[in-house]
Amino acid sequence: MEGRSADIDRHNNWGGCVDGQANTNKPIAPLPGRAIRMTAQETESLFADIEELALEVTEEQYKIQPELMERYGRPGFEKSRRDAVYTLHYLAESVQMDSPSLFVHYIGWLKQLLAGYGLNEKDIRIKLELILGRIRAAVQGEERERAVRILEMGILRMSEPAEQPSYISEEQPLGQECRAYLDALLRRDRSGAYALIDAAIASGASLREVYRHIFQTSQYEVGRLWQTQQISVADEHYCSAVTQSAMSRLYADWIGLKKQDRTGVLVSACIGGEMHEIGLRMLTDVFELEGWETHYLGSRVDEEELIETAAKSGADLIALSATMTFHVHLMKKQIARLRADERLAGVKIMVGGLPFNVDAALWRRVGADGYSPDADRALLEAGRLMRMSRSERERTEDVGAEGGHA
Ligand code: B12
Repeated sequence: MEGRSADIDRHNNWGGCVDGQANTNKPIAPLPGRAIRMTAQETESLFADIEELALEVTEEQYKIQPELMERYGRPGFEKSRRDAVYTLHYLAESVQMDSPSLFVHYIGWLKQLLAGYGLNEKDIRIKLELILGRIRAAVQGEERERAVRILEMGILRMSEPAEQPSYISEEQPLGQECRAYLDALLRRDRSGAYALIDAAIASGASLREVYRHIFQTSQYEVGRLWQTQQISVADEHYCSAVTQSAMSRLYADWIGLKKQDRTGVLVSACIGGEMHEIGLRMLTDVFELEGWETHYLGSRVDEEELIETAAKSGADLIALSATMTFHVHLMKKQIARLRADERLAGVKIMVGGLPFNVDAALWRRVGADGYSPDADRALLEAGRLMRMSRSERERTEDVGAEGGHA
């Protein structure tokens, strides 16, 4: 699966163009054409050509529902094909990681996204069943069985509700402040938003509380509002930009303050073409606040540069972040490369981001030492990993000492 494109990031076709009036009673047989190329030995090729598979499946869907072309024309076909590409990448990642929840979560998300466009779930179901037909027609093998099972679970998920309630609640700590902050952002009132943060801090909220309960929660809510068509992409960009500036604005209060003994050295980076960097930046800030020396590399970091930075900075811990599920296999690859470098022997690796929050066992499958769902809990996890490192070092020293004595 290494061969499949990792860079599907640049398009913007969520919600494509699907027809809410589709007739799902029509039987969907496996497609007659080319079955997916796969042999028992060569399971990697199940998703070898996602672009082509997406095209074939979309063409077949348009044959079953010719009204789609009448209604949406060629641009609609192209959007629908791109959506199929995304779906196949999520499926591929789910199969490769043996993590049905990644795909099932994606289907729930897709269903809600399309509902925001006023589209009906039946059309996604037709697409999924066409993909299922293709995969069933592939040569038998463990990976095919897994793909079939995961797709069937995804199809079942389609019939369940998908509404995501608001992330902001007055009952949560700083809930009212978070609501007021987001309202200010959506009014494009940046100064008002800054003033609300200052007021929260003046009334005793810690920086960590502001990060978690105002910045993080409002960003999650921004995502939900975008997904359900309640705000535009421009609104989302504005909110994210102001929140980043609000974080930077607070640096004057704490960056460079004299620290207690250094806790450790952290190097942090996003994986592959991952563009979601705010969560990792928050995590890095929280570590720095707690006395860590931090090296935040942000998004789109070259693999080699990451390894070099970790080696030269004397990293104790590397934090890797992925938000888009189709970056998870790159995470696994990057971790294997870090492990292969002798200079990094003993350095602990922690992972996090949306897919790891969806499947709490995924961190082990990418070969990490630990995971945490948020910055605060990441500090505790880092403490555990540092204790583990210390006892590993002590064991090695004991063995060395015994060897010397002998
Ligand atoms: C802002 C944003 C963007 C910005 C990012 C800007 C930036 N500079 O970071 C831009 C516009 C680039 C963007 C692009 C896209 N986005 Co976007 N985005 C968001 C949004 C609204 C907020 C992200 C954020 O700031 N979250 C706040 C931080 C604090 O939370 P966090 O990332 O979860 O981080 C915390 C924990 O996860 C954890 N953590 C994170 N990393 C690590 C690492 C370690 C080691 C540990 C221990 C813990 C840890 O600690 C963090 C702090 O507590 C989210 C909504 C959401 N729910 O997150 C959507 C969201 C993530 N985006 C989404 C989508 C679909 C996209 C696009 C595909 C849209 C498109 N059509 O182009 C692209 C993909 C780009 C890419 N290749 O990466 C979807 C993903 C859905 C899914 N099922 O996968 C979301 C969920 C929106 C939604 N509700 O639909 N996005």
